[in-house]
Amino acid sequence: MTPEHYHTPEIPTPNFAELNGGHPHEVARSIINDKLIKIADAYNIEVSRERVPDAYVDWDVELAYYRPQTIDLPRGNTSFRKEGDNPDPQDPKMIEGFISLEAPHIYRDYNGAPLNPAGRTGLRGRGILDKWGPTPAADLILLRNNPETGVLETLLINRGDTGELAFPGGKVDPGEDPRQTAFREIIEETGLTSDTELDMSHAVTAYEGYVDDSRNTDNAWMETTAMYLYLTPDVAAGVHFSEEGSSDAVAAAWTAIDQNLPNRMFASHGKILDYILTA
Ligand code: RP5
Repeated sequence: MTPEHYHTPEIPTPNFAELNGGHPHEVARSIINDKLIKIADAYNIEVSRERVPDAYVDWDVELAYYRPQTIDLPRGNTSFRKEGDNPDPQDPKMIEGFISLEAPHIYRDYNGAPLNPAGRTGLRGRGILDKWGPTPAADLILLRNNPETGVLETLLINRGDTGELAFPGGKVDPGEDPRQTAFREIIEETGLTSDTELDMSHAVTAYEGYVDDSRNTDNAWMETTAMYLYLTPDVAAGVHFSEEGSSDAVAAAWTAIDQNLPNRMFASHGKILDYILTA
């Protein structure tokens, strides 16, 4: 595969504050992930987020009566455990340090729990995330022009947990490079094959940082490295996948990018797509 098969320009990589236009995270304050509700329900726990007004999201702004519910049900310690789940110890003080794409330093609360760099979420503990602090993930944004209509499209999945449209992606396994993760995940979730070998070295990092994810809590949150790759018509014509999706996906499809698409996407994926299109 030669570089002329791809036309994916380099773009600067913003962090979350820049991606979100300086607005505080919204999803992580207002939505509770369906899977989190389901797992908590299996333990007879009803989950609710304490309301955090915009002006009080920042940890530096004092919020005298902030008493959010604590949910600490790392999936790997529950009956919903999946292969590869490897929960951190229950005591966050056991974790020496946190490596975040979003913030150079992660502060801790009086119990040693890491503090979400995007601010308060109205929920304490890890929720259903296995790790205290950042959980690194990677996403792959494949783009093509529809061969018949010429409309710009992206390969999206429907997530099994929330049903929302999302880029194929997933958590980085130990020892894995985000580029490897993104490629592994798109294959796992869509069954992707390509007549010409897809060269991931041409994928361009478009975003690195915090994800406004419905699983996030004050002490555990998702971060991602999102890479995009534009496929020229000859390469795109040789790409095949299963429309039923697989693994964490229940469907996969080339999806036309129109004005409404970003608003229908999971977590920060719509914001990332908007950014790529306007960068
Ligand atoms: C999002 O969660 C990331 O952007 C990535 O798409 C996804 C990873 O979580 P799983 O798909 O592994 O649940 O925050």
